[in-house]
Amino acid sequence: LWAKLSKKEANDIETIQRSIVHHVTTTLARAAYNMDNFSAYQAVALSTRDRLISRWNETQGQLSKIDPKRVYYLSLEFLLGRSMDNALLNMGLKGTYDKSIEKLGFNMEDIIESEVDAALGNGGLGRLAACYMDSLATLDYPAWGYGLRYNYGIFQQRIVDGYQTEYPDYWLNFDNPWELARLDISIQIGFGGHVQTTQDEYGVTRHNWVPGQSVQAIAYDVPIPGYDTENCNNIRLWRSKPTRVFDLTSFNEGNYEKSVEDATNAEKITSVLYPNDNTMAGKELRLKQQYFWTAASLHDIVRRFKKSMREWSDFPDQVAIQLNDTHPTLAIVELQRLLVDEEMLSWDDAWEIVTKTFAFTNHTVLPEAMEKWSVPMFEYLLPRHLQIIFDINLFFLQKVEKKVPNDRGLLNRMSIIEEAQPQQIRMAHLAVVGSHKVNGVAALHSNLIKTTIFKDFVEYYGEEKFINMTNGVTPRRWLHQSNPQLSALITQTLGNDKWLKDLSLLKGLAAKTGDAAFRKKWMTIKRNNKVRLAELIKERCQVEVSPDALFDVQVKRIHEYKRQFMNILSVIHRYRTIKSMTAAQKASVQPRVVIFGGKAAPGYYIAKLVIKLINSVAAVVNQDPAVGDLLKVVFIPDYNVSVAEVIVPASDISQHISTAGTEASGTSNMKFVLNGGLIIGTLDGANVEILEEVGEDNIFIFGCMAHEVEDIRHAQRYRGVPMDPALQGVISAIEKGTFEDPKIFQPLISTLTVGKDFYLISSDFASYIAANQQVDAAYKKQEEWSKKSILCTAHMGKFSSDRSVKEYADEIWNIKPYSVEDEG
Ligand code: 26M
Repeated sequence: LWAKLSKKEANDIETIQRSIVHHVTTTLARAAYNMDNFSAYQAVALSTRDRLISRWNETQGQLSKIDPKRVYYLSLEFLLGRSMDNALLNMGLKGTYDKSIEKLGFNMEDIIESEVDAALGNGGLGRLAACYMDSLATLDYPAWGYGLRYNYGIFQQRIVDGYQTEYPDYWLNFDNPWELARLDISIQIGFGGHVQTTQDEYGVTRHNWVPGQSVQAIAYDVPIPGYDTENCNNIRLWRSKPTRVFDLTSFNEGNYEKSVEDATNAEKITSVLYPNDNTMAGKELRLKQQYFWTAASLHDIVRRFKKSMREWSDFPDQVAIQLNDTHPTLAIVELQRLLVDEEMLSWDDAWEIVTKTFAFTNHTVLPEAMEKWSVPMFEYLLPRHLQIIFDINLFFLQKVEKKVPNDRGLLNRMSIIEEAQPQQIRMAHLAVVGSHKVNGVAALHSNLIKTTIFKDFVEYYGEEKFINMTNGVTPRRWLHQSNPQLSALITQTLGNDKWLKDLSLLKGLAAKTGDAAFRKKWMTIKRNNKVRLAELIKERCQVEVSPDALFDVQVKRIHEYKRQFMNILSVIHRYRTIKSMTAAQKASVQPRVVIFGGKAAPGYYIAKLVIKLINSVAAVVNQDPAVGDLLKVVFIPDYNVSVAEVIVPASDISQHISTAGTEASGTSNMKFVLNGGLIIGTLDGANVEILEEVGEDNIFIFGCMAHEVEDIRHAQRYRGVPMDPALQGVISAIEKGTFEDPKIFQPLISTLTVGKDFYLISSDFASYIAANQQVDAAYKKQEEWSKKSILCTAHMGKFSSDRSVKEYADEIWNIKPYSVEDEG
């Protein structure tokens, strides 16, 4: 019946109202008069879901017939956030739903707040995957994501006595309307056991892996609708379940307890997202997750390929697989195993297919983030895969030796196996060797990896294999959805909404900086967004802040390299400066609200102390009558995607202040500038390219450059840390007990004083303070500031994830858009 309804009929207000009421009375089994906000949300979500499913079916049905080359984006993280608002906007149904809901006596904005975030990611890497899925769907590329369906997403953060405490994020508590359980799609995944070696009839050695245990992978599909297209792509998330065979064996042996234990162990695999960001955990369960996921995904991809009855050599013409960091690198080994052991291809034929299929994105140069797996643990879980890795390494090193004879040091450095006690598998080396393209995520970062971690590989393979793909963000979620007033103003000003699919059109706004009436509208919207954020701050932090103050934001994972510590130290400096002023001097101070947010990995002691320091400083500053509204400090707890959607549009200035060369790209920098927020930052990651686009008048740059970092560290090691005088004053204030018991913060202060200051806070401090003073001065000239703000948005065209995804499609995946026929 659905297919037979014309689109117009299916999407008029009355039909939608009826579908909402239908879901309340049948799916939710409630009386229509007995509807609260939450059941209204559920019913609207189910009605939206119906429309999503019909697009999903149409798209995937047509795709099976055309059978074009597809790209598969393998990511352990998809940080999607909420879905309802996004789905309605992308499908062009928001207006109709708004009205339908209103007529039923509800308000869309309230209903939206009932949805929990899908927080299946830690930070930048997971959110990037979500933005890329939006762009792939919008640009009509045939693309699927593959990931894990964690029962628990990233932990919820609460602040108790100023400290972070973690709570489980059981996001599936009330059914998830945004997934389709595919209980019929179930794949057996093996672990452990041993390898049988036999000779076949031609005397060729055959390897057959006999796993000791197995678990089932069940598919859950998450529809991803494109904006302004009928196309609807898919993210397939795997859930682990015990296999029936296994239950029965233990049960029949009369060991009921063991069968339950096996079942629990099987379900554990997809239980929880590891909450680390840019650090390697090295846990066995994490390796199990990685193999479970890559094996299930590859099995699915190969099954789809086999349906088309093509030759194996056509595989790379039908399939491109992108590895989001090293987390899915086992897919390389698994495909080689399937082709050699199960499909009986020769090693060399198989390896050619494998390397033409995979490409690898690197997201970090931090040594502590580099994935390594201990050989003994790996052998116990995946004995056949270990043999294959050793063979890949052997053949690879033989070729290196042939090209560069007699260089043991080189072989040692390039080897996939690190000769430590015990031996370690270097996943980044395996990913480079098994892929045809390797990319960094911003120009500076891509150059950096070519001269540091992958230097030897660039010399061996040549420059062409190592490319840059500067990150991007989706303007649908990060402007149209999160900042509806600004989106409407832009559409009105440019005459249409084409900019939402071609972000370079924003440059048309540049001509409007001279129009005082336009500037006023622009700044009024910013103020409205600040009022909304002030309400959120009141609710979550019980602090009142003035929307007329400068809103200064740093929201991102808490990490030493991101230097939230430097930010709060500069806030203390600001506090001390204000305290030393006369009333007359205070009159000229630019009032500022300093806003922090972000989670620390639960085991990251120093990062957690930074949160405590921020809260201790906030407690003192916010109640100091000598300061009043000149300075407020807040830490917004439980920063996540839906909170970001409130914060990003409300920022005047945001902080992207990592030590140069440490932040691969950053993506929130792009979101803030897109929303007319200026940024203060170092010459790091994508900040460099943002500077190129907006020009030096519209960004505040400070600090040393990436190529200077090594020399500064070297000098510090030999001459000690020369402490900046302003910083010295700040440290003394902490040590005197201005903010709680100073003993608490001693380990934090030690990172600056005992030997190293690895992230160069002291050497960048003076220029950071100076840059912040420039911000104050610039903000006071409101007319000039409004022009800067407009120019920022106008020059952000490059940073749409549509641009990024198109570059990947053209330069790595070799895939083309296809068009879904609208049969509505
Ligand atoms: C590793 C091992 C065990 C458990 C977790 C991890 C892990 C998880 C996430 C390691 C790294 C993770 O993410 C790294 C990340 O988010 N990197 C960021 O990627 C963004 C998108 O490219 C960049 O913009 C950021 O600069 C970069 O820090």
